Amino acid sequence: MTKRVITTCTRDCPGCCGLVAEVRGGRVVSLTGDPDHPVTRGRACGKTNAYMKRLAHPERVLHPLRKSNGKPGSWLRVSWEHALDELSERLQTALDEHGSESILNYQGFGERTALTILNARFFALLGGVTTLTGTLCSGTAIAAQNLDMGRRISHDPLDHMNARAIVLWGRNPAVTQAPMTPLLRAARERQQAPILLIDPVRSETAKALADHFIQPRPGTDGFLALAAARIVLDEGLEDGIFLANHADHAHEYLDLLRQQDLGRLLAACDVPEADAQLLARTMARRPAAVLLGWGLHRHKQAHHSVRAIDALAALTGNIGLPGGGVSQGFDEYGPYDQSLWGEDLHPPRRKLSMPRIGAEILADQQSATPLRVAVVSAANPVCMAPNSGLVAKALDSIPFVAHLGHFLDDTSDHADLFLPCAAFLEETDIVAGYGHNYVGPVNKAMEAPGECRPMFHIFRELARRIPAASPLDRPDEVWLRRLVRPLADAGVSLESIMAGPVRIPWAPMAPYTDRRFPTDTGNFRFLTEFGLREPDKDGGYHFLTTGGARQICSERTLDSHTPLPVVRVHPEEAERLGLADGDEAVLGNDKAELRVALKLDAGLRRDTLAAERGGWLKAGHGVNLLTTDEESDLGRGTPYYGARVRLRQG
Ligand SMILES: Nc1nc2c(c(=O)[nH]1)N[C@H]1C(S)=C(S)[C@@H](COP(=O)(O)OP(=O)(O)OC[C@H]3O[C@@H](n4cnc5c(=O)[nH]c(N)nc54)[C@H](O)[C@@H]3O)O[C@H]1N2
Ligand SMILES: Nc1nc2c(c(=O)[nH]1)N[C@H]1C(S)=C(S)[C@@H](COP(=O)(O)OP(=O)(O)OC[C@H]3O[C@@H](n4cnc5c(=O)[nH]c(N)nc54)[C@H](O)[C@@H]3O)O[C@H]1N2
Ligand SMILES: [Mo]
Repeated sequence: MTKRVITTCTRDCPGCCGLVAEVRGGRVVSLTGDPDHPVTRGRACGKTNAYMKRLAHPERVLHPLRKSNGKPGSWLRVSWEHALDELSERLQTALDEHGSESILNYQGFGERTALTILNARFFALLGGVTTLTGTLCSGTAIAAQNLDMGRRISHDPLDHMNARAIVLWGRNPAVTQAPMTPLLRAARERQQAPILLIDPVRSETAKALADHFIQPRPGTDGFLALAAARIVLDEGLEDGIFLANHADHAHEYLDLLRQQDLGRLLAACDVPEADAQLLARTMARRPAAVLLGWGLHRHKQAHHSVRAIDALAALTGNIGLPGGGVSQGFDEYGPYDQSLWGEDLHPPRRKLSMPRIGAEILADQQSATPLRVAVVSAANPVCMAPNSGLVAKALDSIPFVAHLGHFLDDTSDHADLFLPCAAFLEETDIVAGYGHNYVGPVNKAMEAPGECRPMFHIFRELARRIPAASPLDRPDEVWLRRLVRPLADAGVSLESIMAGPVRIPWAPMAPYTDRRFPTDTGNFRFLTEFGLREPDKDGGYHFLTTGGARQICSERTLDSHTPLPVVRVHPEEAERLGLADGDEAVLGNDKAELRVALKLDAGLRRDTLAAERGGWLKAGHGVNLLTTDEESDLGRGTPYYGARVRLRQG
């Protein structure tokens, strides 16, 4: 007998695809897109089937492990009793002897379901521990858009059907958000809406979707947005009504544009005038929908670019217009009761900057309250945070590190205890995504293999052992009901979510349509200064480490790595360096050197190299050995793509 289970992908991905698992004999035999999901409509990406293989992969850890001999990589199987007793004792001792800030909760992005809010609540019940601030993902764009519009609110993906032009700005949905591709194709057909892609790399999306392609220098999008805005002004394409009635600082912004030298702007982003003209005229085909990706904001000064893009959209009357807007993402935790994070259960506590996590931990170790215990969940910071070398050193400085995950990755190598977790087909939960407005069920389709346990059950077990945390020890359903209270108040029951995806009732299809913005004055706020600096032309290659098609970030296995990380380079640059396709070479900067295999790719700019993010250090990959641990100027994001590198024979 075959059972059909409706579930939702919980991978760290804007897709958040509705899925159907077919279960036979207690095993999932197929996993396909749910045709009834209104946004993802039966699509699921290549990662979906790869994920099933991953769950059954022989490298998956099925039992708790304790580091033996203090040596990385040498593990001893222990019972759950033993593991939970030891971790709870370590936590209790740290609390008693050093206070709650001597504990670090490093909660990553690998699983962001409703119940994961309770990881944080567990630590809040301990009195509030050291936690994180800033982000490895999307902080810069959110902060920039909050400045312009009061609060970042994106257009519903289905609203893009109203667009007469679509601009994909630093986004690669053909790889990173599979269900978006058919949706955008449909939008293009519906209104003959051209799709314009802006990316320093001729990505998969260029081939799959784009009618036009503009290839700026990395980190210079703000110059391009200003150049297009200047052309809008010169050609009289601006929306005078929006400028006059719904915007603050419109005069200053227009003055700023008039002061710009178009030639200088174009030189700074290295884009031909015809391309900037095309962008200006595309934006003037109202409504034009801009979809910002995550790529363009992984630069130190990216907020200037995001603000200049918002301003270009506002100048052309696209803000607050169905089918228009500048959309990036949604808040995956937004639909739930925010009080359950537990922030009000304790006084404010120490927070460490995620983009600078290595340096921040090491600095703490010199403070009056050094870290004694760290719990790292659903994250692989040694591989994915910048400046990997320092992150590894920092974890080693903490006397006891517990890692909750699926595989022994780079972070596990620096842990003392590994607790094997269930994955989304093996547990019950609900999930909202950062790519659309639906909240979906995570229904259990099969038992977790071996002794793997849902992350929340691990925290419940710890709560049974630590008196302060005991209020956490309630059944899943009790917590799920509390978590979805805002949805229930709006008429969406937990039962209806568990039956299939439900739209978040209060999410607008198009935001700000009344032209009222949640800013101080109720108006859109134009930027009045533009501080973006041109990247140093002699600083070495720009190095873009973007999402690969086969997996999300570092969700790999040791055996899935190519012998060397593959780095893509423009053929003429390779020739200049005396290198050919497939050659081994050395990629390096002042931080580290990495042996790489070259792949020639004429779709790159000559000043830019590209590689996939997420390869493990212990497999000889580890691009974050070369990135810098600093915060972006606004929004505490991580400027991974500010890394500059040299390439040589070797
Ligand atoms: N298959 C797969 N899917 C994923 C992921 C994955 O690793 N693999 N990762 C997931 C995660 S964590 C996220 S946050 C999302 C990200 O989703 P996306 O933003 O779509 O993907 P990225 O690969 O991070 O970057 C998008 C593009 O930005 C470009 N870019 C880099 N610098 C600049 C710049 O200065 N200007 C402009 N205009 N473009 C620039 C890159 O060349 C890249 O093509 O995808 C999620 N989905
Ligand atoms: N060089 C470079 N580095 C980058 C980026 C870049 O563009 N370039 N992008 C950044 C971005 S956008 C992001 S979001 C971060 C991601 O940074 P992280 O969140 O630290 O990294 P992931 O590789 O997504 O690791 C997620 C981990 O969670 C585990 N996991 C998955 N599902 C579950 C689950 O259900 N339960 C538990 N307990 N564990 C689970 C996975 O096996 C994996 O080990 O990386 C950033 N790092
Ligand atoms: Mo991300």
